[in-house]
Amino acid sequence: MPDVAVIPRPVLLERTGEEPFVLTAATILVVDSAPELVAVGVLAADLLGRLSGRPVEVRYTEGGAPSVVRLTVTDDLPAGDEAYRVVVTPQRVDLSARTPAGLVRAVVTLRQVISEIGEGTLTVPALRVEDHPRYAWRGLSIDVARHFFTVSDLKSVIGLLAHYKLNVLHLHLTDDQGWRVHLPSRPLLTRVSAGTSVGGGPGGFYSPAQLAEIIDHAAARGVRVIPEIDVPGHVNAATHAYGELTPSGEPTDEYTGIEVGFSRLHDDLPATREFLKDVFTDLAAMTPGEYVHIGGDEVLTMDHDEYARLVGFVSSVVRDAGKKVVGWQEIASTPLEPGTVVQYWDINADPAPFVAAAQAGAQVLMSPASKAYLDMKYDAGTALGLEWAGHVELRDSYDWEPSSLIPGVPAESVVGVEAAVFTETLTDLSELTSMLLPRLAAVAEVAWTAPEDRDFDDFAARVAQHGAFWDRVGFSWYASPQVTWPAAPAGAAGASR
Ligand code: TNX
Repeated sequence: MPDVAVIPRPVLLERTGEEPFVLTAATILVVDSAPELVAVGVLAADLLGRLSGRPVEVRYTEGGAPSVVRLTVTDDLPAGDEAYRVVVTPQRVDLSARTPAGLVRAVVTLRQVISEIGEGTLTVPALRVEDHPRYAWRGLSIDVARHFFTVSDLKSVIGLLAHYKLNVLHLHLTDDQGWRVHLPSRPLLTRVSAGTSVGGGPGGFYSPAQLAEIIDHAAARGVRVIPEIDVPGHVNAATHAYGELTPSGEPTDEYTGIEVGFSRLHDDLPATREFLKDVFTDLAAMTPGEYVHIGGDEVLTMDHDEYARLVGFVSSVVRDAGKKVVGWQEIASTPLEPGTVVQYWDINADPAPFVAAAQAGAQVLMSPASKAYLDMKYDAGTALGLEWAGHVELRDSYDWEPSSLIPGVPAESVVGVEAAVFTETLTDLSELTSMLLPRLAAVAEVAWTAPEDRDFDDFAARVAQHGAFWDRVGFSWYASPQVTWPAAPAGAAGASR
């Protein structure tokens, strides 16, 4: 069993054989006084303080202190925002990176190698880590429309993303069952269509200030938020709020079931483009990041020309607002502007249009449902989740290679990997994390670690040690039989597995 169990597996991790670093009451955290660095320093000091049970002071100079955790920005590292180094000696811990986001990755690696020996005594084995990610886009897409998740829930999820060095939180903000973000230009969306979810209420939505709070919380942890408004299908929450979007002019009924594909916009109604312009202009204005996701999936009742016109129109609105477009796999069959990202998901669809789009220069994001859809049941005995893409055990979510999964897709078109969790059957944070863990750790390693460094047995031995962390934080998780989990200490909440 490895005694350091870093996930995702770093490019290089070597034990130096020296004595461990011991965090004592004298340990201080030192960081240069630039505001973005101080923010990471405070995050790190807070983490160490919570683990040790006593506050860790943040200073701008070492001043001869005997025990130091030092955060440094340096160019002396491989290219890329997220490259980092961790060096632990008996006297000090040095975390260095090119950027604050890289420092967050270093802090997380430190967090994963700390062990607690007795009450409040923390030790860190002497080691050296040199690391950088394989893919620049490593995400989780979460459906807050089928069931609503609060700002606090999302902060927990963001913490989990950061812990596995994932850097994108994709929010699926709208669907047939509910509209989850308040847009100033279209107040009825949340006034009329936010109070429902699958199976009834209570629903919920984020105010612009709450969305900003989520975005800021994520940014501080090196995670960017990509908001999705799903059009031109999956729009019953919109047509329920604005009757002008339907041919009869009457609003549709609310919908709380789990069928897909029935709702749609209509390009021949004058209200439609006005609506799309308002909605995507507002959303782009609330998004500091580069990308806005336009959905585009499963529009089963629209002919292809109309679909392509609407996708083209929405894409132009997003681009006019200064953002780049991401869309689900189906948009591959429409003319795409350079820079568009197409997200692969549907393992049952003909991949030809997707392959053609990638060959024609689209960037692709890999979320194959049979590997990366963490709302699929683990096995036939899993109480929650769906089965349309089969069962996804831990090994299924680990053993796959994004660059060769779909023959014909040029390896260099792959920008990254996103796990996804749709929430038709998941009603709260505990149910959500029971589906994410341990599989999110597996997908994170697929996204971060080079294929030649990946091995399921090695991963399984490391992930076995992460259960203690999930328990400590209070996350429910699934004890996959593919892992030999350490025996739970007497009195541990085995039921949470
Ligand atoms: C497919 S993913 C969908 C969603 C469902 C999901 C359930 C995608 C683009 N469309 O509408 O919630 O399957 O796994």
